[in-house]
Amino acid sequence: MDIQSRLSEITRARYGLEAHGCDNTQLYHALLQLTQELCTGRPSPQGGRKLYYFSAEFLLGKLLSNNLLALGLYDQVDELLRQWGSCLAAVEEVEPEPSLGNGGLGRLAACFLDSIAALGLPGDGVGLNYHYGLFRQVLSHNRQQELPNPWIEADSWLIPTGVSFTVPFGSGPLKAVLWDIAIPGAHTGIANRLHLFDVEHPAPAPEQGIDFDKTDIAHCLTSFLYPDDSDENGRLLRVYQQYFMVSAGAQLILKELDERGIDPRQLCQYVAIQINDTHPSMVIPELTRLLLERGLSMNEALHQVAHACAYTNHTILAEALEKWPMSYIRTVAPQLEPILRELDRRAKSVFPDPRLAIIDDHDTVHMAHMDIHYSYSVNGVAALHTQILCKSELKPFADVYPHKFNNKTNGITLRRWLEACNPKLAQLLDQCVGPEWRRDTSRLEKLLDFAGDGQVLRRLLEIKRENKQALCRALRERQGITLDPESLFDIQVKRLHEYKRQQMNALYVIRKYLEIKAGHLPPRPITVIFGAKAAPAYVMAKRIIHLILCLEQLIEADPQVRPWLRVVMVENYNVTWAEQLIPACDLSEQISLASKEASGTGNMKFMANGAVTLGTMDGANVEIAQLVGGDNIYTFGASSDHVIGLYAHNGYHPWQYYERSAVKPLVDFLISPQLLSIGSEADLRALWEDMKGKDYFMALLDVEDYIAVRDRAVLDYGNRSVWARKALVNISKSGYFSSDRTIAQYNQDIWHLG
Ligand code: 26Q
Repeated sequence: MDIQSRLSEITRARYGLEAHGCDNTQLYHALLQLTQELCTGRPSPQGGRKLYYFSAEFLLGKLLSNNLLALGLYDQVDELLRQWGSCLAAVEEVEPEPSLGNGGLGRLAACFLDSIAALGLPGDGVGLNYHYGLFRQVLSHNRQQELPNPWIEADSWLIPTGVSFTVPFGSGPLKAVLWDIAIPGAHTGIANRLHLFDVEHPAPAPEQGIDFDKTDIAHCLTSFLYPDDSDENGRLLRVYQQYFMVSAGAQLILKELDERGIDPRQLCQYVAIQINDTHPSMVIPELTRLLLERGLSMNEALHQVAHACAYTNHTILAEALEKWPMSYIRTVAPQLEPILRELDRRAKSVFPDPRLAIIDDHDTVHMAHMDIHYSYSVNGVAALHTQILCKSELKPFADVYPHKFNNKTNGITLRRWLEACNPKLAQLLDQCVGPEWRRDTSRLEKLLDFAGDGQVLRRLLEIKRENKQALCRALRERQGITLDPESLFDIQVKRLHEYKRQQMNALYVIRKYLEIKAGHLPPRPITVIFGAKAAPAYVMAKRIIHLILCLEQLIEADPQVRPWLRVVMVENYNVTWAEQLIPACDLSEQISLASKEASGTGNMKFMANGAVTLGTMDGANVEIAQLVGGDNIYTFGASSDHVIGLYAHNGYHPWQYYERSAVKPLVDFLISPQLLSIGSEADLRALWEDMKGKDYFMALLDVEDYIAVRDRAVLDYGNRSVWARKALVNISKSGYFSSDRTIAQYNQDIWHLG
């Protein structure tokens, strides 16, 4: 049946209306149903392995246009809607964004599911169905407020499966109900699945803010993603969430194995389990436990588990490496304690070195250590990151298990992050290199042949201007802000964290502000755009948001500065915002302290959309720099080796940098009368004290170099054709960062699926 008649059948049945008589909300729900009908499931592989990608986060973004693109129906549906006076973009406005992730790690998981399906590989996601997601950010009185972000409607992408499992908590059994989201593979006609577990009777949203009863596990377990873990109950709830996810997930694996007629004694020949950071690590003892229940010996069970599981590390920040007191595990899942002790005993009997212990002297369980002992692959997410893991952070492990360690540089799906969000650029690429780049992204390199083609370069600039205009319209509608699309758009969007150094970006803004006040105008107007959520309990991060918002207010009210410098913070930065911001960016801020950003993936998205990177030699920036060459990226700052050395010898003293004549006025501006008349003295003073006395992530170490290099970029931007050429080189080299490449490597080196 053709799309148009099926759509009208659906709208007649749902609303008693022809499709052309429906409003956008009705059309959205009808298209949702139609899309669901067209997603054909993949049969279980018989002979080979199937992947289960376990992750506490899947930051999917809106699904309608993505799924229609995958089904090859986007143009046809858009055309139909236009005949009826609407369009897909307008219909998609109605869709709520599923808010099932914090940032990079969750978005990576979503890109991976997209690529696994596109490559036709058998692989499903396993996670949790958080009802109120992360939080929705509201900016008011120059501060972040958090509200629940309910995204599940009566009609949503969630498909009820009728499947459930019992999770045996210490406090009693709890039913885990399985919902699925279809993940159609681009041009394959077949969909994989994202499996999301939920409690049977979820609690309603809290009435005010995001506070809720963290002891009411039975109803609140799936309320929020990583609720505030600054208090005891919050941390325990996190362990409850993790065990719920992995116990139900492990039971699902065994059920599917059974349906495939496979003996659990052969599990590792038929199952691959990817552990996305340590959040799902308890799948190791839980699957072991379930195999023991099925009659395997401990030796047999551990062999199967350790040859099925592979672990990805996403961070070297000590505070993000999960360790749980055994007492927590005893409360949540007491049946795991003897297994964890046995895992630890066996590891210690081979490797007595206490640095390799799973359980330390304080009876604390180190999740990453367990992962490394009991999986067959350990990977970092960018070349530099993997090197740091092997040479310093996890060196004792890499020394004894050199064969397990490998690198898989992250990637992004260019279907969402170029085709869908930047259709004009995609079309230009079709004209220049042919449409095959969509399937084989290495073809983008052919764009280099056009590096001297004035017409192509002009078109690139024109597309950028149109995307900037579209962003200006969105910002006017949503936040009432009017920007100048002719100014340089400098964008830093990512979670707020001190190591990502939004505060250093703010120091540059202060520097420009002071220069303009002193009569030194920049070569052209600059618009600095931020987007960032701070963890609700992360006080310093919230202070940095406060600083940025105070600067925004100060500059907005200053007619002398405003024509030359603007600061804007988008409210509630999420995937949908990213899809508008990234195609409109001129200069991409990737300024983490070297060694701290494992990879970054925003950097790849900006590059593919023709932004030039201003970055440190950190994470995947290093690989971007290698690919595009020194003329097409702006790098600055201390090297990761230097930074690691400073930490090792306590060699960094921010006051020595603070005293420098170019730095002091910038830092002192935090407590200037101008800012104190706008913001909170307590918060701004605390930031000021921290920056000159602690500055744990060394903003003052790099700030002078940063300012100099950023000024050079602003100057270079004035030569439009030279800048366009830099953009072109960046786009042409971005094919390497396709998650199709990343997933092909995971499959080749780790998973061996199908
Ligand atoms: C840990 C303990 C307690 C509470 C929360 C957490 C927690 C939650 C989320 C720890 C880490 C995360 C998320 C980490 C993350 O997003 N990491 C990013 O992963 C990306 C994909 O590999 C990389 O590109 C980024 O560099 C990395 O920061």
